[in-house]
Amino acid sequence: AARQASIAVDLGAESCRVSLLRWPASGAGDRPHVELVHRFPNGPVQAEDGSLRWPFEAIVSGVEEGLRRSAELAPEGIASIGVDGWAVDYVRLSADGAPLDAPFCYRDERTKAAETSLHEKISPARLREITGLQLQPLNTLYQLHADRLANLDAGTGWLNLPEYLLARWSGVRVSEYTNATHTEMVELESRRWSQEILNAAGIDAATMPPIVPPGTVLGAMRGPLAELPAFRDTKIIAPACHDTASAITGIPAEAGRWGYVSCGTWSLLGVPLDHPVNDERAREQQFTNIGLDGARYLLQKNMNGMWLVKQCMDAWCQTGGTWNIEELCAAARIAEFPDAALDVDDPELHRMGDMPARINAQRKARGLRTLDASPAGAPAMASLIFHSLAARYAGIFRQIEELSGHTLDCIYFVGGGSRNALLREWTEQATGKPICTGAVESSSVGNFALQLAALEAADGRPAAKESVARYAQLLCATG
Ligand code: LRH
Repeated sequence: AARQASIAVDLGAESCRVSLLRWPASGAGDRPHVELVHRFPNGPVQAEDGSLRWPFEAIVSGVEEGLRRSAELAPEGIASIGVDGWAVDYVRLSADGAPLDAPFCYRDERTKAAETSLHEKISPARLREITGLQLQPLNTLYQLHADRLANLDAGTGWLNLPEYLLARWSGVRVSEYTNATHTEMVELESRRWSQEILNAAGIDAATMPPIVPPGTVLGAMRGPLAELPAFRDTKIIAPACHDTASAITGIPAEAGRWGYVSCGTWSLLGVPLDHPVNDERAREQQFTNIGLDGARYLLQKNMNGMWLVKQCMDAWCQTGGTWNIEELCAAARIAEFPDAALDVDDPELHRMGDMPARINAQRKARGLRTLDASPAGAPAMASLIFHSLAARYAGIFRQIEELSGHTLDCIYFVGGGSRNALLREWTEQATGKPICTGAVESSSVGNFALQLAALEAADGRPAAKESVARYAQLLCATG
């Protein structure tokens, strides 16, 4: 009989995906086949009270629809399910574990006041020293503090979104280590929740889920879905619940020094290392050290990504434009070379809506001429965005080489944005480094690799690093 299948759920800010991995019947080789079984759009929505939230019920029901479809496609049964997703956002839970309301989106403006308030209680310098993190107002810490300021904290706990789904199906509440690091509440060296930070933010330690390493088997699947025959022996596994950590785990690289751009809504640029880099320069330049499997760290910079393009395309669409991404890139390629790069991480450009107007506002403030914000001006606007991203990537990789002390041989592109040949080419020109491509669905590759290695590991011990790498290579080789 064929080895049982596995399911990887990958929650993205623009779309959520459920993928099924199946093994051929014995004797037919040992290469698994991965199929994208269900994909549905996602995005923040303005709630009635004006706040920005995630369509929680649509996410949960979409994912569970993907699980049901997978069960039908895999009569051999499902051995395991893992979930990864964008970091920082979370579900607040009632005492009996039910979700209290739709999670806030990290782009909601409530974090501004929370950041100011929290930094009065604990200094940014101290937060940085403890966590080794790029201090971003979107981090879970500021959001939990905002809950407190708004009296929304019922003291009954919270879980990041991927871990919420894992708890929904296993009954076990955890915070997976790679995802926990992005909360800005984990001590860099000890890998535990920082009591000092919790005290400053007024967060009760009893509400903090226990931290587990990536590749931890949480338990058997329970609840209504477990009644389907395919889910009879299914294990619920925490992979690297942070999608970026999962995407880097999914890179099929051989030995050598390589950097990466995990390119989606955000651009995450970095290098995997065995130790964190939290010296003065790393602090000044706001580099982050977030967790990776195998007790490693990602020395990384989080910056704007395809969000800029997607938001412009939405705006052009609303004013009668019909650009799709392929046509837009083809037109941008032959459009004028920009007079000056955009400051892509201007906080205004992380906000939702009116992106061409926001870009023009920045240019105006800098004494530059404004561009045509209508659909007719899209090629020049796109040329500006892609050139600016590439130029900033190049600057960041120079800093990464200095900070890590390693010269990078090549740069891996993974994630949805890695499909964009224009961006890859302009990055190659700007950095002077060869560009390699990993999987578009690299987060799902890493998710599967950690599950398979965890199933292989004895006595519920976390997945072995070598076994994870071997599975990532196998999966990328089969495409
Ligand atoms: C990418 C990502 C990124 C975080 C952001 C909130 O999806 O997880 O690593 O910085 O979302």
